[in-house]
Amino acid sequence: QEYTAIKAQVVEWSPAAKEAVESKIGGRKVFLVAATLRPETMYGQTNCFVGPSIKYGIFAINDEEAYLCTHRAARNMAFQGVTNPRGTINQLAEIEGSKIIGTKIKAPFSINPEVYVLPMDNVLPTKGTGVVTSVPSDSPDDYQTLMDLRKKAEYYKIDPSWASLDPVPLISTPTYGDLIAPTLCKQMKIQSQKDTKQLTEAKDVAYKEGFYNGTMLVGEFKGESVQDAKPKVRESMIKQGLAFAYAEPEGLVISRSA
Ligand code: ZZB
Repeated sequence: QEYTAIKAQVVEWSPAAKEAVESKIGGRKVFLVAATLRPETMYGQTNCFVGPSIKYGIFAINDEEAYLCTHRAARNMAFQGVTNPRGTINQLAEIEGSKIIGTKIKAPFSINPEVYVLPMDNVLPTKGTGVVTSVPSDSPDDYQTLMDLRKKAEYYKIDPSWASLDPVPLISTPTYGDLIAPTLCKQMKIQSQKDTKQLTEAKDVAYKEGFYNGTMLVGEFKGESVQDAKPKVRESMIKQGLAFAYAEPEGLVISRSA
């Protein structure tokens, strides 16, 4: 599986994260690294998700930069030549997802330049980097989780203002209009992020409709089909140093042992 890894620089740590990591990172800039299959949707990032009970590491990339992701992802990156020397890992700190919540980060390419880190129950520690950038306009999981957080901010221990950015119309499809994920969640009567079966179905529809019938409404490739724009947005982000290629070589191993 070939992902695009998005580099979201920390602007301001949550108090708990600050206490846990600041003395350990040697003054490096830290980036949350989110793996996505939809680089063309990065214009509509409204927040970022971590799994509250997942353990993350902060890994030195060089003297200036460090990446926050799961240890498993850091190891994959090391063997893909992201770290120097290749194959080595230098973990500076460890931190639980719950402590990262409330951290303010940059969202590269997004219409919202800065967004907050929020909790999502369904983040898999065994997929991607364990960090998920949220695009509620085009991802049903992201939309439903954002709605859950708004409804029960206290339960999820978040400041309501962290979840206040609305879905941004990014892609138009003939059948579902400009906001496919909210439309699908309403049509399918999805009530919460726990409705995983319907959400998987909605995700399949959103992927197919967006890819085969979508037209870009924003950005450098506005007016072009999603099929054409997708590789161009990816290349542009990589060229600007805001993203890099990240592959998942262990899919087979995981499904065999599961
Ligand atoms: C932004 C985005 C925008 C995504 C969209 C999807 C969509 P898949 O489809 O199941 O193979 N993701 C990445 N890592 C994780 C994780 N560890 N746990 C849970 N979800 C994760 O997985 C790829 C997508 O799942 C990724 O692409 C990421 O969300 C999320 F408009 O990034 B995506 C219709 C989907 N639309």
